[in-house]
Amino acid sequence: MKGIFTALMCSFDEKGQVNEKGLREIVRHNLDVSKVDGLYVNGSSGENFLISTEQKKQIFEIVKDEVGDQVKLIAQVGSLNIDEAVELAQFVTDLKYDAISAVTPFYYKFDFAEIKDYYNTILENVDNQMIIYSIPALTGVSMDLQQFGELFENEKIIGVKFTAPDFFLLERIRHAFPDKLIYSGFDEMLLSASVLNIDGAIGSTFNVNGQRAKQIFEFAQDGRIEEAREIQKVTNDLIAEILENGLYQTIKEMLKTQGVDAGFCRKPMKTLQEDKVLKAKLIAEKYLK
Ligand code: HMN
Repeated sequence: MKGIFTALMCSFDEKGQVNEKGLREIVRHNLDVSKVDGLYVNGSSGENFLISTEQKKQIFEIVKDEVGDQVKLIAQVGSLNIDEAVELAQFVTDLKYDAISAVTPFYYKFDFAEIKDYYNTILENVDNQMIIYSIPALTGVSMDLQQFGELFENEKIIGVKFTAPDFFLLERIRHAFPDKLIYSGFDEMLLSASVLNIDGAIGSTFNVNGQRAKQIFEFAQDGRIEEAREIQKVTNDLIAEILENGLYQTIKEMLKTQGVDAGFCRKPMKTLQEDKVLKAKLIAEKYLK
């Protein structure tokens, strides 16, 4: 379960329906060109919080069918509707996903006891292992070292996807829980997290920049920091341009230049205007081989 996992994008058609052919092509691009170690399915980058339960299931099925046992698969099943989270956790477990992950419950200000109960409830209902998805900037939910420790007491919770720029907390978690898996979630901070001995990373930009992410992670593990820093620099030039142009839309346009039918984003995400589509093509020309 270690290594570079792409937070998989999904191809949608103009009406917002899943474009199966396009989704399969995105998967293939990640496996055959980027050669990542695994896929994180239906996370933020998969526009998970904008789609129906049926669409989530459809995506889980298509991805598993395309991947088979080629790489590890983590299914993000978190939902404010805990019945949906349980239903999806069972669904992907039957499909033989290697692990589940669930975003911390958000919107309402849940206290820690409620958050803990959410994870334990999902896990009581499924025979699978869980990776906590912590992304405070989007959820407003921050947890401290002791709270992570309390969640980790459940042996089925095997790790955390840590998407926060708090390297003090990241180091403390690493030190306190050497046996749990830590995945870094900010691609622009991959090297900084890697030197703290994380187990892997999960990111959206790996859909187009997976090869460089693998190099950064592997060089850092080998102590080849100068080389890793060079690649992180190019990576961050790329990420800065992507963020300025529109994150998910730009990644999709870049994929299209690689012959991948990456489709559209779901509303309320906007469709890029012509100037930004052109800009995305220029970014692809500059950074993709
Ligand atoms: C997911 O759930 O899809 C991703 O794992 C989320 C991931 O942490 C990304 N965060 C967001 O998209 C909010 C990052 O890869 C991020 O896109 C990247 O670091 C650029 O800021």
